[in-house]
Amino acid sequence: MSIEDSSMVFAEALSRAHKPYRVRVADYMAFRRQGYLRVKSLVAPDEVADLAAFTDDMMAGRATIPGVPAPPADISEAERRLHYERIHMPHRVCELAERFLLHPRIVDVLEALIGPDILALQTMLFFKQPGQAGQGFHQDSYYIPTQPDTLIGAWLAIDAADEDNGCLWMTPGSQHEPIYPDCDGATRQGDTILSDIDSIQAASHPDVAVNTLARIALDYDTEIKIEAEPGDVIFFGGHIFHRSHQNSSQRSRRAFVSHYCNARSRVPWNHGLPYAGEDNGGAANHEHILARGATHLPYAQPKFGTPCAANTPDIYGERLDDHRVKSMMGDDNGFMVLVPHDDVDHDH
Ligand SMILES: O=C(O)CCC(=O)C(=O)O
Repeated sequence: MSIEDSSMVFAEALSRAHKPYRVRVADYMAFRRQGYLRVKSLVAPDEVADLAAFTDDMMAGRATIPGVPAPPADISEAERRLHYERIHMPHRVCELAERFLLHPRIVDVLEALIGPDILALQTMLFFKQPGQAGQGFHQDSYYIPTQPDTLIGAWLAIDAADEDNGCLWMTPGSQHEPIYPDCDGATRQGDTILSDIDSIQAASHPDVAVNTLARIALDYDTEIKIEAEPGDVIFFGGHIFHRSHQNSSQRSRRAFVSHYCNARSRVPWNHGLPYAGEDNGGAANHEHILARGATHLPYAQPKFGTPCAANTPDIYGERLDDHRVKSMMGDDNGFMVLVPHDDVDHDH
């Protein structure tokens, strides 16, 4: 990439509302080697505070998410705090959730790890109050298929997360595993056409005696606990084995989790909801939001107008003024940058 191109990308990134996050090549390599990457302080404290306040209001019965039953009025405060466990797809009905799904600094990292073109697929709000359950070993691509498989999760800590209150645990190396089909039939996904692959049972079940993916996962030498402070984001690919334990502390462990893929992957998934073209082998890309870059495939607009590539292409869309194929590559300063392919210095 020429110095002019590089400085143009940087200057234009600076014009975004948020201070852009520049991913180091070393971080990209760590993500590929370990299967995950924790980025410290990616989201600003005042923004995380908005999310914490909103979930506090929900637990107190002062705020709701459309379509999600609120705690009954006649229960105690302690019972109210345990009313919610996990809310799926809040970004489709809640502006705040859409804002975090499309958070530019989260998307800056995604762009470098699996981009440059990013489709935003899914959100989950985890409450995980004292005593609430964890999620046993699983692989996210079992639940959300993308073709080719470019799925990635971004786990944003709302509260500090540690071993006692149920932080994430990752099994490095397992990002190279196939997706094990589950004979519970929760989805039809999994690498079922690999004839030698065994089905597993009860992925996500916290009990390792029930969840047989644990037999494969526990064969690995290491499982790493990923502690996080509010505002830290843990990125992890769709194949890596990961889990979390019950919150056995007296502290809250809330997290906002989003999933994305490269916007040039087909996505035959709409959170179990029907979508146009499904019966004819079509995909649901038109239901998901283009967060960054460009794509030849359909995409949706954000319902609440959060700025992203779908509605603000000048800033978040095609970022070099031409239509050449582009990839993220390392520059001379060790940062991941967008590079057009016919730059002979970078092609091989
Ligand atoms: O936050 C948790 O406890 C589990 C999250 C998780 O495993 C996931 O989002 O895939």
